[in-house]
Order: sequence, then C-alpha cells, then structure tokens
Amino acid sequence: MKSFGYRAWLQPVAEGTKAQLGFLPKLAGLKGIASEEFVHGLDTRFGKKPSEDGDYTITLELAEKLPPEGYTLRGDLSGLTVSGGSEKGLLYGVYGLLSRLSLGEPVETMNVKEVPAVARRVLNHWDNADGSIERGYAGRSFFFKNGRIGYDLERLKDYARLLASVGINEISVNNVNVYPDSAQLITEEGLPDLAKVAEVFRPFGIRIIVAVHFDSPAILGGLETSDPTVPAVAKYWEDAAKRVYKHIPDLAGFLMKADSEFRSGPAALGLTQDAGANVIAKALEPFGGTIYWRCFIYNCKQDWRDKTIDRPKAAYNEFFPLDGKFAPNVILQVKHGPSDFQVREPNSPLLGAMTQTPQGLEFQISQEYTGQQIDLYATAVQWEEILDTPVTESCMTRDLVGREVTAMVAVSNTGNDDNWTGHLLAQANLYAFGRLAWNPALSAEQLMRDWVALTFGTDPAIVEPIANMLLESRWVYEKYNSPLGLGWMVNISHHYGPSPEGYEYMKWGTYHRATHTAIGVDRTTHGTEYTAQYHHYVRDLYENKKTCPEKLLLFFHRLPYNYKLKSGQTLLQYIYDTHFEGVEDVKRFIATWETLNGKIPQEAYEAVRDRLTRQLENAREWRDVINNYFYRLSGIADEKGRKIYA
Ligand code: GCV
Repeated sequence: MKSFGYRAWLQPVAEGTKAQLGFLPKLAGLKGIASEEFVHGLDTRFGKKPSEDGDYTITLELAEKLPPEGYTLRGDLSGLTVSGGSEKGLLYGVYGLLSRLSLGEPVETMNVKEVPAVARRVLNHWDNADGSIERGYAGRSFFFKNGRIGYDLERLKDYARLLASVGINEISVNNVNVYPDSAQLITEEGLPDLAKVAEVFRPFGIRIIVAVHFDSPAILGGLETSDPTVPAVAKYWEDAAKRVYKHIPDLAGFLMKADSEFRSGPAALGLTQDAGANVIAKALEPFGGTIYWRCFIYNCKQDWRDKTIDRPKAAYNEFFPLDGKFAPNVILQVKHGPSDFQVREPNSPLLGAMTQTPQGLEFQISQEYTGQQIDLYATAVQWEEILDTPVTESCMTRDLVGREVTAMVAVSNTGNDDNWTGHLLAQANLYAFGRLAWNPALSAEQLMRDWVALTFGTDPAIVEPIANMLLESRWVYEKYNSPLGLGWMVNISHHYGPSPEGYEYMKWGTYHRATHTAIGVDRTTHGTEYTAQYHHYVRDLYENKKTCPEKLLLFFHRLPYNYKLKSGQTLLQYIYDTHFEGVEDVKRFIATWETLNGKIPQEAYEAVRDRLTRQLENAREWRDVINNYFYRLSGIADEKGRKIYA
C-alpha cells in the first residue's frame, strides 16, 4: 500500500464524500494506454473495476476533428464518451474525467472540451548524475545514481502518471549545469540508459529532452574547439543528433545553458548566441528536434564598485538584437524575471519584445528563494501575477502564451522523498504548473481548491482552510522576506534564511546599496536605464514612483527610508510592520493547521505541522535580522516600539 503523500493528487476518494461513484462503469471503445489508465484510476480512486454488467457505459474513441492533444467529455443518462484527437488526447481525456469524478461532478451533464494553450509543457529537472539535485529540496534524484542513470521502475512510472495527469508532455532529466558525467548521456555509452527512461515516459505522452554541454565537441568529440562556426563542430552536432535519434526517435530536443555562470558559450568565443543555437538547431532539424536555448546570461564576475553594469539588463541586451535571427526550431527559454526567481521582481523585458522568436517562459517550482519547501509558498499565486502583468496597454503577459510563448517551462521540485516534494503542500505547485501550462487562464484560487480537494477530499471544512492558507502563503512569505522587490537578502550559496548584505560585495551583480538614509537602485531612465527595455507604456508605469506598483518600488527606485507610501506609512515603517506581521501570520497558519488534526490523515497532518514549525523559526529569523539591519543603518525606531534586538 502506497503512503498518502506518495499518491499525491491521485488519491482514493474519501468515504462518504459526495464524490463517491454512483454507478458501475462498463468500458467500451478503444483499448490502449487510455483504457488502461482509466481502469487503474477507477480502481485506485474508487475501488471499482469496469464490468460487462456495468450500468453506465464509458466509451473511449478518437475524433479526428479535435487537435491531437485535445479531448471532449460528453455525458448523458445512457453513458459518457471520451473523445481524443489522438491516443494522447484520449489519455488526457481519461485523466480529466477521473479528476472530475473525484471532485464529484455528475457524469450525466458533463460537457467539456479541452485543448491545451501551448504544445510544449515542460519540466526541467536539475538532477546530477551523482544523484544530487541542484536546488533540490525533496531528497535525491530518482533518475540518477552513482554517476549514471539509475531508477526504480515503478516509481518512475508513477511519476510519469502524475505528470501526464496534469498535462506535462516534455521533461529534461539532467541539470542544465552539465557536468562531465551527464555530458555522457549523448554518447553511445550513455544513450541506451537514457532510452530506457524515454521508454517509461513514452506511453504517458511525455518526451525526453537532454541538457547538453556547449563544449561537447571538445569534451566528447575530441575536437580542439567547440566553436560552432568551425565545420567540424557543426559535423559533431549533426552526428550527435543522428546518434541520439537512433536511440530515442521521439526525443523532444536539447537544452543549453551557455555563457552563464562560468559555462562556456558563443559569447566567450566572441560570437552571438544565434551562432551557437542555429548550428545545433540545424543538426536537430531533420529529426524534428528543438533546441531550448536559455537566456539566463549575465556577468557573474562583476565588481560591486562598478555602477555601470546593471545585471537585470543583461538578457535583453544579449538577445533582443538577435530577434528574427534564430532558426525556427530554436526556443529561447526566458526566466520570468530579469533577476533570478526572486520572491518579487518585474517580468523580463524580453517577454513581448521578441516577436520573431519562439520563447519558453521559465518558472521555478523548486523553491530556491521562496522557502525551499520548508516554508509554505504557493507558486501559482506568483505565476498568476506574472501572467496578469501588462506588456503593453492592450496586451497582458498571459496573451503571449500560445503566441510567441510556445513553451511553458518550469524547474521541478521533486525528488525521491516519499511524498515527492518534501513539503506535502508543495505538491500543489507541481500540480498547478501542469494545469496552468495547459490553460494559463486558470486562477490560482481554482488551482489551489482543486488540488486540495483531489488530495484531501471535497469536504469544505478541509478545502477552505487549506486553500486559503495556500493562497495567502506567497504574501506571508514576502512579508518577512526582502522587501519591495529588493531581492537577494539571502544567505549566500544555499539561499535559505536572511543575510541582508550577503551578496552586497560579491561578484554576482545583486546590490541594494543601502546607506543610513536610502536604499535601492535607480533603474529608471535617470539611473541605469533598465526601464527603457520595456514597451513605453510599461516603462512609464515603472518610471514614476507614483504609478510603479508599490511592491516593486525598491526594484525600480532608490528611496529614502522616510519616503511616504500610499498607506501613509514611511518605507521603513512598512518594512518593520510587514516583518512583524509575517511572523504572526505564520503563527496563525499553525493554529489553522491544528484545527485539521483528526480530519486529515495523521501522516499528512504531522508532516505539515513539522514544516510550519520550521517556517516559524525562519520567519522569526528574517524578521529580526531585517528589522535589526534597517534600524542599525537608519537609527529610526519602530513607531510601535516593538522589540528590534538592537
Ligand atoms: C542551475 C540560479 C541558481 C543556480 C541555477 C541557475 C540557472 O543561479 O542559483 O543553481 O543553476 O540559476 O538557472 O541556471
């Protein structure tokens, strides 16, 4: 019997909830993975098996008029038909039906049509061949062991089901920081093992991507250079593509982190990024493969004294001039913000700017800067805000999805912890990413409610408190974290807990430049001119302190501590207040959670309570370190006289 956490959102429905299946299904139509998954789902969720004597017929059929991944669910009193545009669409239809049944939707009136907004719904794993996971907070890798691919087949299959059930259809398994061991994945020695992984995921409609090393031609091919303009290098990539596709004919493509954080790349050779991307694209093209080329490029050897460089400007400067120069099978993978997955930052100015180049919008499900799966943090709330951000006066970021944004990508938060994600409630983030990639119009509220109901049952006395905690969690975390879009006040390297000046004198380009009177970097056209990278409508919003969203004030402006916010609070008082509040909010979360004792499985209750207790410690630490830091610098006391440990 699998544990509660392991089953994630594919739980048996709770006894006595309205979701109990009121009929005995008879299964008709197409046989294959979709029918197998339907039988599996009925059994594990409802303890029922379809029977010839069933009193309600579920028919599975293909319908050519639907897009391949689309499906319909049409039910009436006599039965329900799941139609899929292909076997894959049918599989999604079955998962869609099973979740609706778990949520208690009546079959007789079911009338649903679903088509994904983007063709590529991608998870990047940052797993290393030695079994460690970069920025992983849920144990070790379940893809790799001891320098090579190594997995538990049943677990991998269960993972494939979990991902497919929310529509994820491509995964990279190895870290974008490709080390020598995982560079080997595209060699004759490495490929048979990778092909076996692809085999596990294939029936679930999930294709594999491999992260490749820019220097593969030299490291693996024995060439003297990896310069993509050298014909032998282009030939190396052609041969590599042939080799890889011989083993994995449906490989989705390659993923590249070049010229970033000490990785080699075209810029290091005096070339532009298209020179590298297009050579690999050409090699992959005959096989229908795509090269995902990451835009996370900046100077990571900056001198903090040098104010002429502003890190958030880097990706746009590197890539915008190249718009239109990339081969059609290049997807530029853009992190949602210009910094690096901070708790609050504006959207990347590349989003919406490049109209001639397909882009992948990259999120981080793994909570590197957002509590590391110890603190509660519903990423869906942040993603909703990101998608709700204007690109021009008439276009929201959400509108780009399915247009320039042809892939939704996220860094996975899973590992071999029994419950997959360390913090049980962090499963909600993986679930939400899949569904949001399928349909970016879904609200965080809907996603959180559905996840809670599928996981813990549909009883409102359980759904309401947990969904509300999740929906509040982003703001609560932000309250005790680095304020108003400053970012980065984290402990160096591991990035958990506060260190207000941890990165201040380092080479990474992340400075807030606090003095005793003011803090922040002026990124307006009077300062670093970062704002000029946006469409003028958005630029004007951010330029002006009065129209700049207040939660981003210190990202865009340098301000004195006594600057008055719209609430009438000074900037500094706002910082004190939010930091005190954040801790109280976490205490409230714990109290709310304690009301669930006895109402949800004990294992889940205790595991989450334990994480919340650790979160409280972290929140206290943040509150006291940040408040103390600002008090020492400014000498301005808290108006409410609370303890600042000065
Ligand atoms: C995989 C940040 C993280 C790195 C990560 C990098 C990236 O800098 O701290 O661990 O490397 O982003 O996205 O490539």
